[in-house]
Amino acid sequence: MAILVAVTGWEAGPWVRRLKELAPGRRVLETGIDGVFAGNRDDLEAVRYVLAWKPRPELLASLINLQVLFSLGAGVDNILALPGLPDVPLVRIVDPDLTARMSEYVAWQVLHHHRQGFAHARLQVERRWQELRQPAAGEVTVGIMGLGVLGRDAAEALCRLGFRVIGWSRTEKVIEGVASYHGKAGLEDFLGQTDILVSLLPLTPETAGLIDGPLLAKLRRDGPLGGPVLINAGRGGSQVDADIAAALADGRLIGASLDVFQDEPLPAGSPLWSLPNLVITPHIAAVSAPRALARNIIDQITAFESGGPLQNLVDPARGY
Ligand code: NDP
Ligand code: OXD
Repeated sequence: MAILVAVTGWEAGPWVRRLKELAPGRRVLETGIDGVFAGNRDDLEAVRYVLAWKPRPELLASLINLQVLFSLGAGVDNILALPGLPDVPLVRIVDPDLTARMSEYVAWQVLHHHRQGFAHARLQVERRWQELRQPAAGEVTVGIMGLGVLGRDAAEALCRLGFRVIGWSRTEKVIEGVASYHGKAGLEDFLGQTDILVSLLPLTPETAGLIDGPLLAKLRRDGPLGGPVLINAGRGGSQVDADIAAALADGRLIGASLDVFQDEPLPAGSPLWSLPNLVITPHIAAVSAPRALARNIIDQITAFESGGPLQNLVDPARGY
């Protein structure tokens, strides 16, 4: 019975070392960074569990004894989109380490825009000592799209920092201190109050291309920051990069932070790179850290083998 780490674009080594540390008796196999597995047919037959990030579809299809597929990300769009996906349970990452990293990123970017990070950096370059008018956090409304594991924690962190926080999700939510809106019917009211829009949505057919010019036009325009701000750390497929670039260039957005893009890595020729009011990070808002997450997965495998239920199962019909 073997575990296979099947990743493209990531090093499998740190996962393999951590898995072996935690479960020394288990056989752990790995792909190269190109996702290719160099093992033989017996190896493929031995695989019961796969830990996957952008796995190759033909590899998954060849694992005839696969029992559980573990996504190494919280988002599973890269797996659900694969042709011929094996009909086994798909478990996604839900872990305090990942959640804390995301809330840290969201707080960092919200504070950057709220505390006028770009303006202060410009003043510093110009060697000018100038006090800018600074609204209080409580005057600013942060609207979070996606009130799941990550959105809820980020909302609570921002409430603690004093922001007015509202949220939007598919189904109704009750979170203390966070007015929440849901479904298509609730979107316009939500956007109309939002000064800083944060997306922590998964990529599904419903969220694809959602953050476009018409949506950005519905954000509150007369807020204390002088215009709306966008922060997307969910998935790039939920946004229209060109519409965001246009809105940043003509002032419909006064600033943005993007961790995710329609095409990743963001092509060197993208006009987004040269926008002065945009923070670009390379999909690192909440990285999957082997040290913390491998334990989560080993614990799940152990529980599963003792007949226990798997946690954090993905509903393929819902898409997240
Ligand atoms: P969850 O599944 O816990 O939450 C998803 C949230 O999105 C839920 O509140 C859900 O609503 C809402 N949602 C889904 N579809 C819609 C829709 N059509 N309309 C309105 N709301 C919708 O996911 P997580 O919070 O764990 O993660 C969110 C995403 O963050 C991941 O899918 C991934 O794409 C991204 N991510 C990015 C990382 C990065 O480094 N940039 C790192 C980790 C994750 P409801 O609650 O009603 O079901
Ligand atoms: C994730 C990610 O989904 O890192 O966890 O994007």
